Amino acid sequence: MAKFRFTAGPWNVHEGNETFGPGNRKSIPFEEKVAKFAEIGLSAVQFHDDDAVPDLSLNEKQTLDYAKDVKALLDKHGLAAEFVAPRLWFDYHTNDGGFTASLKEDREYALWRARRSCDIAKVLGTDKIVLWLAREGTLCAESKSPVEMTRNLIDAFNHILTYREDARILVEPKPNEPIDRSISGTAGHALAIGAQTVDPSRVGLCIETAHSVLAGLDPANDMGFALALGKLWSVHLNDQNGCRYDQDKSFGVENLRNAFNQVKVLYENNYGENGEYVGLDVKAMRTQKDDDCYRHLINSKRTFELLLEKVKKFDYEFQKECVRTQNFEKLEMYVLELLMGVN
Ligand code: 3MF
Ligand code: MG
Repeated sequence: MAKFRFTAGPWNVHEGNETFGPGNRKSIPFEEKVAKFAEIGLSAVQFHDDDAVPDLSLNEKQTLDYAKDVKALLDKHGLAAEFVAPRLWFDYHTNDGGFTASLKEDREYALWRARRSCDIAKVLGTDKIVLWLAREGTLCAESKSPVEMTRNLIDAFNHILTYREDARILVEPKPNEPIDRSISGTAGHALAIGAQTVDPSRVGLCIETAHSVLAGLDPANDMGFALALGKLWSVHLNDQNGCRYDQDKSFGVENLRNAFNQVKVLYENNYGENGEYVGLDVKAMRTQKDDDCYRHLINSKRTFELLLEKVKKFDYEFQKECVRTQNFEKLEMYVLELLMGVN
């Protein structure tokens, strides 16, 4: 059994800014975050293209040279790079979408960011390109054609798959926010689009707890769906209090039973045996002070590890008997008692 290995991105240690207020913690330099990630036991770092190479005006050679320095920094701290994700939602060119933007020049900009992400990823030593399709959809339903948007996504995936022939795309589905109506909001959408590309074998998934909840779906089931198809190439564990703004709470703090079932499905299916990581896409509350601003990451990892112990204790004989007699009330209470430490 492979040991689970954890990752996070630099955005997971943030200043606390949100829509209704500015940040209130100090900014931490990238190198300090990396050192701390290693110290708290993470194995790799997740990147947006501009987390790795912030200056978008650098030419190709300068970009790659900068990325080499980032790789050296990771090596120094014994960390790998898990993936690179083009940040297709932060530039004025992506106000109206990335690959599905209305204007051709904006779609070309998104494709350039994707190619640049492929190049940076290569230098950092990873073949994984994550696509969180943040603005692929509409704010105004009549502004675009859903048919054209779907075709745009297939074309964009093909663009990436042919630009870098060893690259793998991990779609991170999310049904809304910042976009109102996503064109590809679930794991099923993502894989259906992947199936239409030049190489479906290189299109898989990064399933995030909160995104599944926002889609009204069960995160463990989404993970299981992807595992059954050999497509679960990353996870973003966190938690979410129902259907509201994306909260990125620490893993397990809202729904411990759901968290248990996520760990259970990963464990039962040997997640990680092909080098997949357990990503913690969590954010600290705004109230958290500077001196303990990695606590949410430490807590999420600890919750995962404690739940793993519970999973290992799970009595499959008892479960089988309950299923045989269709006594699900009994099975459910058993799970609650397991989680509450009664048995
Ligand atoms: C948004 C997210 C994103 C992605 C990240 C990598 C900023 O809901 O989850 O975090 O995880 O962009 O794809
Ligand atoms: Mg995420």
